[in-house]
Amino acid sequence: MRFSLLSLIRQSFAHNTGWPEQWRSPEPKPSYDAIIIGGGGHGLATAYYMAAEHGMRNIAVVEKGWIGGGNTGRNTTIIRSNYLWEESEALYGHAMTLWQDLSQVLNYNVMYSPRGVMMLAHNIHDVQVFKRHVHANRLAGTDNEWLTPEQAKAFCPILNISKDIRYPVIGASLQRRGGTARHDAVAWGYARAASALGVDILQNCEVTAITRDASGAVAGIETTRGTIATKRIGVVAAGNTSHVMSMAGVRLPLESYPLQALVSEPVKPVMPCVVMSNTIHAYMSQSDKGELVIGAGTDAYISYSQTGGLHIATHTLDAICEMFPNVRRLRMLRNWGGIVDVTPDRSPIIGKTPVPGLFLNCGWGTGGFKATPGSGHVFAHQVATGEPHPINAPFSLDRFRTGRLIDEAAAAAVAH
Ligand code: FAD
Ligand code: PYC
Repeated sequence: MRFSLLSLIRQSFAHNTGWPEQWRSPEPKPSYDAIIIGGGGHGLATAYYMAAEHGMRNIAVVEKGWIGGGNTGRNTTIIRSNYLWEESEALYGHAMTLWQDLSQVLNYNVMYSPRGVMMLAHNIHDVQVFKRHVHANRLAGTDNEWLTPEQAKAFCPILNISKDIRYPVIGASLQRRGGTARHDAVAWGYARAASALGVDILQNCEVTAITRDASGAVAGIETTRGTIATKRIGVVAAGNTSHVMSMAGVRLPLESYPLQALVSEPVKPVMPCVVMSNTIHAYMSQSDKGELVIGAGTDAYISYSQTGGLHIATHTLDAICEMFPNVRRLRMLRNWGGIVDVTPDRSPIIGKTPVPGLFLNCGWGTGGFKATPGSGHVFAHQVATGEPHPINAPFSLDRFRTGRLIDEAAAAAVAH
């Protein structure tokens, strides 16, 4: 059923009793033409574009928990494309383009809201780094501009720009096209659209082994719901990537850390945009429910626990209360963590692996939500054709051997 004004009116007269299930929950088939491991936004988007643009229908997304229960449903939904290098601009810019009409394409409201993302500079180093980004972005045709503290306050009136505080604001960069989207809706929208095209979404189905044939190529997977044969696998497992890839004997240059966020009690609209402070490891926006969504930096040690150290959240709140004094009067409702997979150059890995038939999309670290549509779109091309899309070609695993790194440590935001 398509969502439309007419279907809403019909359902309201039927007391909402006629809505069908949003995606099918089939039993696993014995074999598929391709399998995507990981039912987060990236995995679901990949399957959707494989079906929609490459005509592949006999495919499955295999998810150990529930779709969107990983980092997709745990992130703070910031969307921006103000990265430094041209390769990144192509990748994140591609995603930015796809966000514009994603709700219409999927017929599902992902609540994309380009409300502007402002990054605060607190010292001379920040000013130099952000100005470099502003210039590089503008040369590449990406919107990004430099603001004085007064202009920053005009854009976000609750920002404290007094000079005598611990973290004074001495300027800011602003990407007006940046913003937010509803993370669960992104997973659900892609799942619904993929399922309608025939993609099987297998939840509560943990992959426990990747099997290979005599030539070394992938032959299938073992799961908690049985054995499934396939000659093509795309691994999109975010914080669990190292673990899943070790099933095929592949070691990766990845480290997994907890990254956490928290939300306040809901209040009337007070925050019209997203504000980030990378130096302090703190950022804030307001959800449509009214909660202030606050994010912290990563824990300083490797861990697979989906929570974070209390001292990290406390440090973040110290800084948030100084930058936005009205937050002092709010109660925090809950906090949570996700496991982020971080590469040495803070750019993702999207491409082939040494194992024939095994493809990889990982290493998005603290910043992959914004890239979901673009990542899925280019990875679908990679898995469906076996060859990289021109946009993901520079993001190969091989770059850690050749040395052609894409260093985005300064653009990767809060965590590094
Ligand atoms: P996931 O959504 O984690 O999906 C991977 C899936 O693989 C999971 O559902 C998992 O259960 C499944 N899986 C793992 N192992 C197996 C297995 N053996 N078998 C089957 N399934 C398996 N990015 C931004 O751009 N902006 C932000 O504001 C932002 N904020 C963040 C805040 C926090 C607190 C966190 C944790 C992350 C944030 N990120 C942000 C990063 C972003 O969330 C991730 O980069 C992105 O969601 C990754 O999407 P994914 O689909 O690859 O991963
Ligand atoms: O990549 O913009 C980002 C981000 C914000 C918070 C976590 N990641």
